[in-house]
Amino acid sequence: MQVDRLWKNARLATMAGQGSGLGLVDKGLIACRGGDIVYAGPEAEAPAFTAPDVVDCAGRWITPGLVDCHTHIVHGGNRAHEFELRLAGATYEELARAGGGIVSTMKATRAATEDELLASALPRVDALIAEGVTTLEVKSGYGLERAAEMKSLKAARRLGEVRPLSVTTTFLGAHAMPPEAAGDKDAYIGTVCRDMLPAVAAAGLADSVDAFCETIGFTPEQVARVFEAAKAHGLPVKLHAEQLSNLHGAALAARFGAQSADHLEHVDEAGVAALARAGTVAVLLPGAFYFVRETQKPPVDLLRRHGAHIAIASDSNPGSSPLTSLLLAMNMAATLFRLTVDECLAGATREAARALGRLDRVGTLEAGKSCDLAIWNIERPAELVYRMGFNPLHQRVWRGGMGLDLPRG
Ligand code: DI6
Ligand code: FE
Repeated sequence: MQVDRLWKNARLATMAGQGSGLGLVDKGLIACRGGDIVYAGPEAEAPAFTAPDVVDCAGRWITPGLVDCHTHIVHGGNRAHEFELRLAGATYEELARAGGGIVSTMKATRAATEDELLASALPRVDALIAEGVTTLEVKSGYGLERAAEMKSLKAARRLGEVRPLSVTTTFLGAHAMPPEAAGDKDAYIGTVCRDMLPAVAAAGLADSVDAFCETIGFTPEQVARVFEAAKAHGLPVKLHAEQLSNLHGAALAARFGAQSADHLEHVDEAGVAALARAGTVAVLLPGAFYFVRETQKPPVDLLRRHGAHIAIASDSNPGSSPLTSLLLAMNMAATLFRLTVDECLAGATREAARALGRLDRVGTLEAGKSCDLAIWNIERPAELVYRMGFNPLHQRVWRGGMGLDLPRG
């Protein structure tokens, strides 16, 4: 069979199948045609392929391209000064209540043009790309009014035009209260549902809809209204749930068949059971846990016992997780939350793809999926989780293209 490119003499962690196994192949081959994988498995069992380009991997490891399934990477400004205030004793919640926090990023985001938002996000996105990320989720939620939310989502979409990267976008209008809403949360949610969300959906700017269910965010009843509106526009939902307290957002997300419930430090067993039953992915965000010095850990044992899907993401954002390394997020998930190496690797590939509703296209090395690969200079997969601040990526492949022959950029 004629294909475009072959990678041979590689060790594969295909991540295919269920559970925490890595789907290891010792002497593996990947064949790509038209940007898709047509074969990933043992060389010895492969059909006879011919290709104009054959890459000898010299025994290197190949994993699926990494998937960062939860970021707020498009935003104006930064919050380094609030970081200093927190070091002097202020808490994340106090700063938010005092009009800082998300609202201070809102002001900088509203003041920026779409081009400026794109330009300021690119160095952060490039840091993720340099570590093998090939699929990136980006949320809005720092505009908090229609035009600025749409501007942010357009900038997010453009990341996927100027970089060799698959981008999914999430509308997070219900992230925080804009000052002009004068504290009337029900009225603001009405604007989100009747004005912002329909416009975003009509423009095709969002692949899903998210909300922040929290005392400093929105109540479960208000989130349910957003979810109903999302369903009416045919958009899947996800939820920031149980980050700082337990408002039973996980159960709510499960009831709506959400793609994911994210954070979950304060989730209880009923919430975990509901997630597992619904197939809603539990997305753990150890960068935020670390950076706000949270002490309550997500109940990893309960998640395991109930068979919940567990993903890991950077939560890259200016306030609670100024993190642009998915490798470091994996290390933190292992060290802080006690996830296993296999869980961390699945969490940043297959399970992250599931959390985006993209498991049909990315997240594992299997025929029929996009040929998105990360090729590593490592001797065992644990090295991807074990090191801190070191990047062992040898090469990244997106839709079958590598290095300088990337289709765009
Ligand atoms: N939870 C978070 O950790 C981020 N958003 C959210 O709902 C933080 C956003 C920020 O502080 O800018
Ligand atoms: Fe977040």
